[in-house]
Amino acid sequence: MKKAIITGITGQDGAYLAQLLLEKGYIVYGTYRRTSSVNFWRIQELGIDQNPHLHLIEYDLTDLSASIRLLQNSKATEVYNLAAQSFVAVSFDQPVTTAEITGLGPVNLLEAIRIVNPKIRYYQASTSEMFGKVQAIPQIEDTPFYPRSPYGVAKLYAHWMTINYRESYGIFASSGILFNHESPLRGLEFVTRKITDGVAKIKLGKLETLELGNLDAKRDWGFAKDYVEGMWRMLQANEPDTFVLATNRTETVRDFVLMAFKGAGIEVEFRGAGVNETAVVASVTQDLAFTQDPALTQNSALTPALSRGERELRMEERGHKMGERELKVGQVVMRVNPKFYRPAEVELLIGNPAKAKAKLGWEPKTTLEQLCQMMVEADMKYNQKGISF
Ligand code: GDR
Repeated sequence: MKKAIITGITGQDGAYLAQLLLEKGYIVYGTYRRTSSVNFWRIQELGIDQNPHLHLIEYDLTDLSASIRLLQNSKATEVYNLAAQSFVAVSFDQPVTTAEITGLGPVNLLEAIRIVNPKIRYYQASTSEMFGKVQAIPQIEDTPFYPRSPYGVAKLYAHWMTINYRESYGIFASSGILFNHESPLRGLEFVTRKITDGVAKIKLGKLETLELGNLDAKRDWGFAKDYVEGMWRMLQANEPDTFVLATNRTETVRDFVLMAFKGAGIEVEFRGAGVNETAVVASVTQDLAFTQDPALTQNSALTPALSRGERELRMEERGHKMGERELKVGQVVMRVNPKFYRPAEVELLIGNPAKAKAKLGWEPKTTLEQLCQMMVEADMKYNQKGISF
């Protein structure tokens, strides 16, 4: 059986990649960093936390000797380095920690590979943030870099070190330049999940107004589960290389807000500009679509239709405080809060994954509309159950 190490098993990509490798018959060593409240909710959500082939190991990427022992003890032949301080906004407040974990951390793993077994294959999670203030549109593997945050700078260092170990020591070290990739397992601090969670809370009457930063930022958003497949393909290729994984479509944060509200049956329109921009309810088109009681769901083929009065009564009995009964046309559901602005912003990202398609046979399978809808529905479920990850 093949053995792989995934650093950052508690993160979104770590969970999806572990699921994929387990399905492929791997033994997976998933590493996590010691904190007072380690949270394994993602691998639990995917139902793989009890899998006998998944071994969870406490490990710190900033420790060289721990990296050496990890490789020696596991005898893994593939290492996927997904661990990082990965929140761009935090990197402005914690530039040194970000450099140590996100920049230098990967060098410990590369050194450990060089010392323990140079035949081990290495995947480095690089990022579109390295393009930053973009020098070409769309961005490809050869586009010059111009990072705009301590996170982007740290990732760029690790990217070049990966290439350097490939060229200096012949290590099979590949770098995946992944554009933003999202899912219901995304952390709540990232903008897409913050939006879909906020929309769900507004729909359910648990939140009045969502507060965001720069609505004009444009991102190339794909589905994380599609992207981990690309990581795996990179390490199965004949040669180590650098690949862009992206969708070649870009939309603004504002577009995503519109799409997410629409996914919950709420049409919004934007008013004002800059820090005064808001989104207000224009109409509520799809009421009751997300209640868990099928009898409350309109157009359900399986259940007899209820009259509006019956539905409202049923909702009251269930103690639901449904958003659409609270939401009024003209109500402000999103506003800008400048505290979410960044000292330097990446305004536009759009990646062309043609090389990954040609050499790895990889392409994204999920549209942004499908992704957004999937996230809104998952957040409706989480919030109805009263859990917030
Ligand atoms: P990003 O993701 O910085 O692109 O990095 P994020 O979702 O945090 O921001 C995307 C864009 O949205 C704007 N924005 C806001 N962002 C957050 N988080 N919260 C807000 O309220 C908000 N309002 C507007 C941001 O300014 C930005 O322009 C992600 C991370 O996962 C990285 O680790 C990864 O490398 C890249 O994607 C690819």
